[in-house]
Amino acid sequence: MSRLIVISNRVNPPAEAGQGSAGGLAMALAAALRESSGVWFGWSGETTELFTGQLSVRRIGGVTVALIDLEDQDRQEYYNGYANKTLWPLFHYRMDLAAYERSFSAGYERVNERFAQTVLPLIEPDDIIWVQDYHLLMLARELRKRGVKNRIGFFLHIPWPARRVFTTLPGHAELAEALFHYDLLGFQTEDHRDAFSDYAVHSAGGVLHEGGVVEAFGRKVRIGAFPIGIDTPEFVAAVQSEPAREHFTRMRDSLAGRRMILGVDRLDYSKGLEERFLAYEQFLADNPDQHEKLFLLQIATSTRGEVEAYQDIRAKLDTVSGRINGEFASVDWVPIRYVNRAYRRDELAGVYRAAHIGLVTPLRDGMNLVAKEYVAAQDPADPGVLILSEFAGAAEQMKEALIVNPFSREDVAEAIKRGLAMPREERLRRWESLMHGVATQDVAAWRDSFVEALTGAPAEAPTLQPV
Ligand code: ADQ
Repeated sequence: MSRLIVISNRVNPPAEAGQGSAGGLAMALAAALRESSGVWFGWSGETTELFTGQLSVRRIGGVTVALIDLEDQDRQEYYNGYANKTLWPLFHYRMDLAAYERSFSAGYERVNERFAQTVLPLIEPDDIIWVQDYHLLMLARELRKRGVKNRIGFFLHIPWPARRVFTTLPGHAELAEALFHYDLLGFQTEDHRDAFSDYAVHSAGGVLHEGGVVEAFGRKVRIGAFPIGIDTPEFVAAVQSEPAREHFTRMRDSLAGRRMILGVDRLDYSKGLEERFLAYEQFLADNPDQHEKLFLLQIATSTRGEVEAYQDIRAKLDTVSGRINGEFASVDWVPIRYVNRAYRRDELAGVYRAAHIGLVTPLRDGMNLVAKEYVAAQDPADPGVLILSEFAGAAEQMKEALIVNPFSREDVAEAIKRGLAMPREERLRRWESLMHGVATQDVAAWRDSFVEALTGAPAEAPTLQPV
């Protein structure tokens, strides 16, 4: 078995094997790294005055972790800048929020070079290298420049946007060309995969060959859809845990016979939180008989607070939730409970189970794991209803959810009404089918299928013979 090297912006293996609070992705990668005696490489999150390239290697939860510090300028230009002010909004179709500054793209390139330079001494000839996400699109190119011939795969956790959107990025061709230095590109959905090949064929003069191989910029790369899942056995166990039961009981007691609609998200403009609040307002306006009989619990943890757009969305949500509560609340009923703190995974599992409706309405999302966690947390004898945006990657798999257009308040308001009225047999039928998918297409299956495809991919993709 080849040794696996995982490279991502941040590195977060669970401190203890089997610890439930780390999240499925970290657990799944850590397990594969342990098994192959691999290395997880990335940024420590710390900054120093001058970049030294000094590696700090340690063992965390049985995994070898290698970390580097970056400079503050790197944090500003690469992380806050190109990654989170340029690529994130653009890839989520928010061209209005995308900032294009040359210092950002220069910083991004510089940090990709720094990653390549620093990880180089760790790479042995038979290692398989797996790069994660939009922070490191250029990494394979930088590694190849330095003579690395190993198989290198890349997985994009966020959407790959439609061609016309991607081409608004200044320097898009250079960025796309860099991706052709990988052996395998993994996307969350067939739609994202097809958007990439559409760009390669129609904007870069490339060709799509049989078997999911795209040729452009004089190189070939394999592409595929590898929808990520959750650690389903771990999450199902978390639901049975004491903290989950406590939270479940506490929530159900506090409902006082009312029904709960639940949203759980990072506080991000891509998650459609304002639109969700407005759709719920529409529901309240259309259904006065439902007042005081239900409420919306929205848990939204703040992230990326250094980026202005995140400060703006936070302020906006405070205003909108406050306005709706002011308009509809009575002395003993608040229609929206809006909470900004983070929950432990086991506590969250209990909250999910207590909710009658899981409301997952991102405007764009690579996958959306909350939808899958909500399903995994349900009581098999009396499951809740999942309402899911058609623009979440998860919608490609979770067809038995109530699929909605999150841009339409009426659409979402109607789905809430339908979900609340849904008979138990229909809830059961839909949930069983959804749970089957969540159980079989879990994070271990995602990891294994990607690694298998990468291992099967021809070593060193560049400069292949013409077909
Ligand atoms: P995210 O945008 O972070 O991930 P998502 O897939 O929904 O989105 O994952 C969020 C995770 O954070 C879930 O596990 C959820 O339980 C947890 N979480 C959210 N709010 C929380 C809170 N208040 N307290 C505790 N936990 C909370 C990116 C992409 C997604 C893609 C994932 C994985 O944007 O589209 O699904 O990567 O590839």
